[in-house]
Amino acid sequence: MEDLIEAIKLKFDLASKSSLGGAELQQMRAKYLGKSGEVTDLLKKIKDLPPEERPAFGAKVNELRKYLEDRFAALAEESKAEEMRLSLQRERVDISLTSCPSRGALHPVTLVEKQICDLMEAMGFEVLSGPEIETDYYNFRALNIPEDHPARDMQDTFYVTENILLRTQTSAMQARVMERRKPPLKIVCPGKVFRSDNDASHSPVFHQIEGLAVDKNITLCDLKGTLSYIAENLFGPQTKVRFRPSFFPFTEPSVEVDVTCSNCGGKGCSLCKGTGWIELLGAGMVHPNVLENCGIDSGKYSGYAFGIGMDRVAMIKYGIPDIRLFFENDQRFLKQFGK
Ligand code: 2U9
Repeated sequence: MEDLIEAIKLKFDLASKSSLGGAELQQMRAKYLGKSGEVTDLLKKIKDLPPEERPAFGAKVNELRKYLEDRFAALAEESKAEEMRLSLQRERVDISLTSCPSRGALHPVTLVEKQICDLMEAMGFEVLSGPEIETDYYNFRALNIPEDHPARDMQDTFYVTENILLRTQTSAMQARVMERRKPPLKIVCPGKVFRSDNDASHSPVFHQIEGLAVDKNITLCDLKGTLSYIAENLFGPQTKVRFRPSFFPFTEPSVEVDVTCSNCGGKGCSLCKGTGWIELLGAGMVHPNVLENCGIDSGKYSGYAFGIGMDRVAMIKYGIPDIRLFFENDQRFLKQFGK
């Protein structure tokens, strides 16, 4: 009978040498330790032995059962570890592979906006933004734009209703601020504006930045100093500015401001059409009517204001021939800037 115990152990050792999966182990466990397994059969045979041999044989069978249970537990652990190893191998992700997404770039108009805002903030101006959909009052009437001014025509402005429109200038926001706060005021408002226009140098949506300073004793000299500083920072330290008389309903006197051509340094080239100067922006002293409309005493306070088309600045700065390129979202165009 003891040979039988030894034979079962040998058979088990041999069968368990090759690696076994979870299901095979279950089957094998039933074959040896199950209800009608080989160990149970051995136990059933005890009753056939002479009584004096039974305790020793029983002990041997128990020893075998304990051995098998320990081995099955160890084999189950090994099988689990092997399954885990195989699944990790199957699902392996090679994180050493370089799959670097291409880096984005700032839009040229955003670059110009950021540069001007940084400059203005350094000079103590506050950067504010306002609604793109405006009332007729803040966009026109508060700014001294008369009823018969061509800008108010349906041909030039996008109307939402009779009194609501897409703002044509960010000055609307400046009027709102002047109404709410009192001088001293130094603000700058960047943002989208809308006009019914469409060609290589005009887009129905474009980007403006307008500056406004209101205090006692503000003069045209302060305006010239501020604009010279902006021009030098945008186009280089040798850049000069010049004022030409102009007319805007919201400023008096009004000026158009030219800068020396950054391409030829003022000598004359194709960019400046041989003049050495490039028209950059409009400006002036805030019209007394506008100050009064916003509740500011024009006898006590004066102010300057200027408006810059940021798309135009970006076109000059980066040599871009057509404003429509800014809105096409062509990656090949956009990736050239602001890396
Ligand atoms: C207030 C009063 C006056 C802002 C000004 C201009 C002149 C001007 C144009 C430049 C290019 C618009 O984008 S553009 O087409 N702007 O010529 N803007 S003075 O004057 C103001 C602003 C706010 C309360």
